[in-house]
Amino acid sequence: MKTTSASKQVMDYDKKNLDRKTLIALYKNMLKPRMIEEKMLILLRQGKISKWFSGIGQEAISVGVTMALAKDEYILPMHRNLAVFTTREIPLYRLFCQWQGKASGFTKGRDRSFHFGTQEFNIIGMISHLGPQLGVADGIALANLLKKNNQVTAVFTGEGGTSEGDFHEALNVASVWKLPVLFCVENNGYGLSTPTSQQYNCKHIADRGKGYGIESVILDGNNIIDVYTKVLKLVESIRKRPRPILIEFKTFRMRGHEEASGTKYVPKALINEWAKKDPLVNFANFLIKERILTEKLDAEIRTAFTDEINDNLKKAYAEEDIPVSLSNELGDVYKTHVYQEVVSKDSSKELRLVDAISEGLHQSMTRHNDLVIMGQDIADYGGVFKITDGFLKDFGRERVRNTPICESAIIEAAMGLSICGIKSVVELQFADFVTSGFNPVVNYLAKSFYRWNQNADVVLRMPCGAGVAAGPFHSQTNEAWFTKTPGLKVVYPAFPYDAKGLLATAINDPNPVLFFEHKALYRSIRQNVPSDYYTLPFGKASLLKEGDQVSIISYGAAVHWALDTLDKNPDIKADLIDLRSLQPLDTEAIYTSVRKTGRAIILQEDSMFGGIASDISAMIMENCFEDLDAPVKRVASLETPIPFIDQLEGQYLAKSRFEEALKQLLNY
Ligand SMILES: Cc1ncc(C[n+]2csc(CCOP(=O)(O)OP(=O)(O)O)c2C)c(N)n1
Ligand SMILES: [Mg+2]
Repeated sequence: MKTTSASKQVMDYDKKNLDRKTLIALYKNMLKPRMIEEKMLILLRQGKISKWFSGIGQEAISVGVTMALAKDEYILPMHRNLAVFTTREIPLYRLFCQWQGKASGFTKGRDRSFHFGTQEFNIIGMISHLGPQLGVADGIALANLLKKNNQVTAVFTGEGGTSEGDFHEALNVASVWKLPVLFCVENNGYGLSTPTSQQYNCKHIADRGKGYGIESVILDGNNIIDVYTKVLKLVESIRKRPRPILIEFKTFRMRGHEEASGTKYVPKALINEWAKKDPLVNFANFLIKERILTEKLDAEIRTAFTDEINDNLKKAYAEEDIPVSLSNELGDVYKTHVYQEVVSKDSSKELRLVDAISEGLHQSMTRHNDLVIMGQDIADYGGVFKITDGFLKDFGRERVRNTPICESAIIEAAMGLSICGIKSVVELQFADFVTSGFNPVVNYLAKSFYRWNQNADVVLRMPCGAGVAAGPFHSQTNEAWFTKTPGLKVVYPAFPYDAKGLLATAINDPNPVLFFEHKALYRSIRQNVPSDYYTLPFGKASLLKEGDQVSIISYGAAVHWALDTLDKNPDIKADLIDLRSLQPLDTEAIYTSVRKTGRAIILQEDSMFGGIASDISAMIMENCFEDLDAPVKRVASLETPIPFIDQLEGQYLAKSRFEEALKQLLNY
């Protein structure tokens, strides 16, 4: 495509006081990604690359926004924002290696296209689910606010992505917390094949700003001078007075959603009309008319870009393929963390589980002086279980943050804080409500380190469990949703001493940890707990009772059911293993015990199918088969939702069936 002759200039430009250097930079920054794309389209036709999401026609937005920001300010781009990456001057061979899954890319061949971030260039890439990065931008902006560095964060979404709940949550949180975020909506007319008329029912997406209490503007996304100068003004204003601003860029998607899907459903007239507004062609013609660009200079720039693209492509193709290595793959699921043992030196006092967690959290807040905790009603009110009672007074409102009811955005914000090196603890009001933030947990927090080496230094506190007559939505113990997701750690203490030490370790660990706290144990279980700070290791079960007849394996409240049963039946000589952490799991403790006793029974509070007991049972079968004197037994709760009233809940819970199952196993 010959840019300057393709069409005449139909757009108006007011070059204001922009100097020649800036105008040429704007042009070059739009031209380079256009030329890369044109090359990619050829390679695509030759079958040399797999997928391509085109940003042709939308370059002015990426270029204008990126140039308006300082290089150390974060940008969170989408799949059509190649120009963000090129304007940030990422060496092209690294981009090409990324698309070919080579080592000099950004994901070691583990993720494709633009699904990566790079701290080196202050770019945080998308995940496929589109919306979550809006909340991550909130977290980065919160970090900037806490660091008082006056930086602005820009995050992109298409108009399709604005229909996701993440958009609503992220704008709402940003507004309530006055976060310095530039929300950039690229309204390009389509979300895959869906036209805007089927996507939303308001005139302009910018109109929504009012509903969130956010300033908003509409910009012509094809006019590079408009985009650059107006965004620059907004950015300067946000730096002075931190707050979110919503920008709707009107533009058009000139090619298919991705190259294979075509544009049959797009009216030809619409494409033709927007083709006249091509941001690059119009600007080139304007620059030529203004004698800022000459045909000769243009040709020189193009030759240089062609050479740069070809040289870098050659370099990328020449790079050897990534070798397949099991240890590399398994070794990159979690960030390496060397556990630091801290032994208590202080005397103990009797604490309830709830007090031990509160004390532990408080001591970690003191130890990590930038640790932020976030949750609903946790500040003035002290949390619904009063774990953070008094924290506001001790640590202040910046670090003890009441949140709107926005689980997704808050978990995403925790990810953003981690990107900026700040640890956080998120209190889910009830573990059941993690479903409203499920996507960022299992797709963002869990996978980021493996995908592009970015850890999620986040602890999610999960008040869970039944036995409190709270019905289907306040009683679940949903650990199995997370133990099956690589990248997450899952801890589930049954005693105050363990809870305090394991919470300290969870906060020290740079990986995402789900910390389960059983509500029925909060105020019913007491134990002597050291008064000062100490840690306990993950992946170490505790052997609560020793015996040679059977191994009872359990965790959480069910440990106490097993203890009750053994108290009632002193003649049963059992090993009772309290797992304490489920991921990592202390398989050695399990196998050692089962090899000794020859019988294993696993007791879990969760319903049977797909729970931890099933996996542990299979592992025992695979590893201890020859030592078994009886089939492994699982005891779990009923395959129903959790009922409300006492007698139904009593029937539901595994507790009522454990004693009989244990005796049956011993009699086998
Ligand atoms: C949660 C989720 N649902 C659906 C998709 C499939 N999908 C990927 S991109 C896309 C369209 C996005 O449209 P828009 O936000 O307008 O961005 P554009 O592609 O137009 O730049 C869809 C439906 C997805 N990736 N994630
Ligand atoms: Mg769109």
